[in-house]
Amino acid sequence: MRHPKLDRYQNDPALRIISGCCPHDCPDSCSWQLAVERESGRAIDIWGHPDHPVTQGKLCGKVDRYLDRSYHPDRLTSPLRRVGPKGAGQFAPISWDEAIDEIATRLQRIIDHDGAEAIAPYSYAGTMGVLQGEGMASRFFNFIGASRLARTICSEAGFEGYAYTTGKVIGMETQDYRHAKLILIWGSNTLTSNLHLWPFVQEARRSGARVIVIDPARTRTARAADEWLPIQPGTDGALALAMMHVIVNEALYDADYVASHCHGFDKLRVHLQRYSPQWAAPLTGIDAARIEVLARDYATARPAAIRVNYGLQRHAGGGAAMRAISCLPALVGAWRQQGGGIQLSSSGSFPLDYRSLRRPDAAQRLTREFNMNRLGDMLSRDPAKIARAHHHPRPVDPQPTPDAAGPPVKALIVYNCNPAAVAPDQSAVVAGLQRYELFTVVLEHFPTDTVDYADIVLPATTQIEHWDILKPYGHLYLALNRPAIAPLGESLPNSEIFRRLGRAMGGDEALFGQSDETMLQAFVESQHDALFEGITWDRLLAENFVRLNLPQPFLPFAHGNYPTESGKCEFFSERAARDGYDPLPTWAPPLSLTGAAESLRLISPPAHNFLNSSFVNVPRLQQREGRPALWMHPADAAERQLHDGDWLRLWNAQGEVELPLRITDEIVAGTLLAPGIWWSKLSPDGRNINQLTPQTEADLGAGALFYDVRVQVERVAPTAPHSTPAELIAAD
Ligand SMILES: Nc1nc2c(c(=O)[nH]1)N[C@H]1C(S)=C(S)[C@@H](COP(=O)(O)OP(=O)(O)OC[C@H]3O[C@@H](n4cnc5c(=O)[nH]c(N)nc54)[C@H](O)[C@@H]3O)O[C@H]1N2
Ligand SMILES: Nc1nc2c(c(=O)[nH]1)N[C@H]1C(S)=C(S)[C@@H](COP(=O)(O)OP(=O)(O)OC[C@H]3O[C@@H](n4cnc5c(=O)[nH]c(N)nc54)[C@H](O)[C@@H]3O)O[C@H]1N2
Ligand code: SF4
Ligand SMILES: [Mo]
Repeated sequence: MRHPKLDRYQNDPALRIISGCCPHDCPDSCSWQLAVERESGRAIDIWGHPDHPVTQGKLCGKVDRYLDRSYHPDRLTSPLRRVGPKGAGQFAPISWDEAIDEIATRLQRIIDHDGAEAIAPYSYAGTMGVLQGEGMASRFFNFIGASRLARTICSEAGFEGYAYTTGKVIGMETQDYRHAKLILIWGSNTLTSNLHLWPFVQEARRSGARVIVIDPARTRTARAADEWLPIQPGTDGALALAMMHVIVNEALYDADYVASHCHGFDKLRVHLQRYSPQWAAPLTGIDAARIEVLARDYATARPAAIRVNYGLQRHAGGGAAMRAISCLPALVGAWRQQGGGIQLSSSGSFPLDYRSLRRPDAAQRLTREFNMNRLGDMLSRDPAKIARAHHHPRPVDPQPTPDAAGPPVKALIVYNCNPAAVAPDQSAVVAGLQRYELFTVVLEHFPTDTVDYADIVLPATTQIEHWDILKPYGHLYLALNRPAIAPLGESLPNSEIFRRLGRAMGGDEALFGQSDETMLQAFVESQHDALFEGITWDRLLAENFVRLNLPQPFLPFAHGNYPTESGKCEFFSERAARDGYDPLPTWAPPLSLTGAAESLRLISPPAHNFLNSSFVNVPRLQQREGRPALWMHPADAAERQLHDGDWLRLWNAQGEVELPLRITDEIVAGTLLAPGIWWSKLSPDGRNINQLTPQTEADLGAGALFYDVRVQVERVAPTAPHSTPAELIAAD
């Protein structure tokens, strides 16, 4: 395909065109192209890869500004050592040799005194690359025998719930939404967080499809859809169960599909009787009659597609909700047709073998594993809290007693993550990061909230400066990223930083001697699943992105073939029962269902112009976003005699934060919405919304409860003259 930018640049002898892909935590995993000046080595433009079937030549508004991010004047360009108090962000430059020596010496001392489990990694998906993500980092932590980290902050509850039904998190192919006649966008803000699905949704609409958005907020996606179905947060499980109740009782289910490919229908039918639309109506805030119509429409539209995402599983009953929703397409036989089914994520379609990269064989034994959602507890010195921070995702998993919880964490190594801003229960996190005897190393691009607490800061490269391979979670194309420019300043790829640390800690050449390209090539060559047959390093170099060897159209469950124990879609799951759960899809209420009479529910989904806490410091995107704010329904504001622009103090057992009020009927009454995730230090009172979120785990997978919160509100005179983010940056 042609692209105006490619047309403009490709015949210019002063430029090189380099292909790569976006590293961010986003289902779209776009491939991109860059124009780089041969002489200066500077990248001058970036655009979506015109040939990628999902990217289709377009990047989102954030990554359109990726060069502003990579060339940002605040990029960290040399290693730093803390010179002020923790949290003050005062540092002095040091050399790489000094930094690596100091870290290796401190870690060795901790290993000698407290054991290697006193060292813990903390990371998430700042980059989703297989190498710069957990590739070399895991190898390093395996080698030294550090504690392990369960990366639960985003999607665990939903993944577990979906997998009890279908076996693996496998779903419809993104491009196939174009064939649907009804699309339910459920707990997802497509135009913000999954933009490249939208053209296929629009194509479906041009052929007559209806699009319904089920969300507590009238998001830009809800505005663009045919209908917004407002729902109270954390109650989607009730809606799904009531829909199934109608579909079964009115005999609208696909009897053939159910008989051939589903397990436990008779038990489900009996079980569903308690979940009538009349039962669900007061929980969800949706009329019983509307639920009935939705159920009938969903059961009779052919093909019917659901795009379900993570918004609805950040609740105490989020796993159960996903378990219930994922039963719907099988019940109505939607999987039979191209354009029918559901997509939560395409992750389960990639049976990648990471052993050659991460080298689990380098570990002497399996060390303790922490749940990343409990970072506050994990960094505590209280043995009961340390015990609580151990990962125990299912009711049947043992939790250690305090005396068996192991040593307090003495060193924390943070990369690809900004926990001081994004982790729940911020006060507990900050209290941990402030412990004077905790040795904290942060690998970063920017002086984030977390960097302020580091003892040593290590400057990392951005995606246009290093090699990687990306596994997407919203489509089926594996992608290669190559460096387009030289590393800025003294920055180094995560892989090289952990390589140097590994050598300094006594690792040999076999573990810490290979180059990035060699490691990636070996990784590609170590894949033995038939889905990767013919996907070679040379092919990735030549084509940049390659589809898995799956048939097209890809109809994963048209003829059953569920990767479950029974080989069928499991309405009844013996595995769930063994894990300590109800074997049938059931209702699990959110914590926020109950609370003090005057309190309100609070959700904090992504701001359109940021990606989690990334891009918050890119001026143009910050200008578009404005400032941190709180949405409240007019009825809730009237009851409290509040006015637009009032400053509010929000508080609960976890903490407090001040935000300016925006009164809008684009959020359901009884619920507040604060777009996230602002850096605390760019927020008016130096705190962000994670002051209010709990460390409590979801029902499944020990997932996070970011949207399952209750808060009290009151009007305050601003404690300090409230600065705008731009003024805060200028003062920095
Ligand atoms: N622009 C942008 N894109 C992003 C991100 C970003 O920060 N910014 N983040 C990326 C990441 S890490 C992720 S995990 C994904 C997240 O993207 P999504 O999976 O789409 O999830 P969220 O954005 O968390 O929430 C989506 C919608 O769910 C709604 N919601 C909240 N609670 C409930 C509920 O109980 N029921 C229902 N039905 N809806 C609810 C919210 O109002 C929101 O509109 O997006 C990725 N893409
Ligand atoms: N209140 C609230 N909190 C939330 C959420 C919410 O919706 N509401 N969403 C949650 C979700 S879904 C997620 S996924 C988490 C995300 O939380 P995080 O994974 O922390 O995501 P980011 O905030 O984008 O921070 C990633 C950091 O990694 C850095 N980084 C990027 N690439 C590299 C690299 O190559 N090397 C190094 N060393 N650093 C790099 C970036 O500069 C950035 O500061 O937040 C969670 N927190
Ligand atoms: S953040 Fe998402 S939509 Fe934007 S370029 Fe990256 S993958 Fe594409
Ligand atoms: Mo996420």
